[in-house]
Amino acid sequence: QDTAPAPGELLEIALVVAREAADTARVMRVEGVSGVTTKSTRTDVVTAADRAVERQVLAALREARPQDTVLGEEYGDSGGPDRSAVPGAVRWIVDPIDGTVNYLYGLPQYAVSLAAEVDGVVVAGVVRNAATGDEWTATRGGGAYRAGRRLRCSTETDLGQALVATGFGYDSARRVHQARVLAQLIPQIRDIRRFGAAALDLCLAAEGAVDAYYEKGLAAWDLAAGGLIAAEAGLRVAGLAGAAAGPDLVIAAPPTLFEPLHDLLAGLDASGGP
Ligand code: 2AM
Ligand code: CA
Ligand code: CA
Ligand code: CA
Repeated sequence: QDTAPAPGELLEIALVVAREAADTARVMRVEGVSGVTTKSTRTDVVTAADRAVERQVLAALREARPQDTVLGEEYGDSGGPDRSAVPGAVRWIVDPIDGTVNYLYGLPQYAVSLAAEVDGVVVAGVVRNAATGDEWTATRGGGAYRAGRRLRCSTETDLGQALVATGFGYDSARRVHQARVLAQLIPQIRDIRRFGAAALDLCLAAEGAVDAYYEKGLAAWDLAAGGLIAAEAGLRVAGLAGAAAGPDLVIAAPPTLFEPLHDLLAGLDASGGP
């Protein structure tokens, strides 16, 4: 790789690929959900559409940028050996359907999430709600957008007035811990929202439709695109005690709410448990 491609160039590719992928997911839903099997637990489902959409994304990226590698939820690493040490190397991160349970039930809150990393840093991302066509994008340093409008996060300053999105894992021991944290949190905030698709939760926070978001147990494909979109809309996206956002905990909160929410979640051991 000679030079790293510009974020805008990668976003253009991501947009084309994510739109085609979202169309496939939507059309397959209309035709009826098929090929349903379970993964980690009996409520952790995957469908033929999750697999078909990811295969389509892999093929489209191979065509557009054959030298790049890809990490996806359903097929893991593709595109050859790890090139993370090669300067300017691009890795794509895809969640073909974020919100598979919603997809299964026909709830219009499921999305294709596609991000591009250069030298291990996410520089471009798109999240497209496949049911509604709503689309959020961002480039690193270039802002976050929906339908051509620049996004700004909430300016709420009072945690007691904050509407906070979160989610729960598929593992029942983890869910018990998450429910305990939530029971302690609810009296301290306005209310919670649980929509069932992490990437879309981050986009809702980016546009101020919720004030903040937190969750334990996110994978790279849940966070990559939505995390950039949230950060570019002004949210602070991080973990506990100065750690980067990751599987232990993701907190996405406006600068005005980050500290109080962080301290509350730290006190409740939100990153602990199974
Ligand atoms: P998925 O639909 O791609 O599997 C973070 O909460 C992410 O984990 C969600 O966006 C969803 O991604 C998945 N997830 C984990 N547990 C879930 C649950 N109990 N119900 C719905 N989605 C869940
Ligand atoms: Ca899944
Ligand atoms: Ca997901
Ligand atoms: Ca998924």
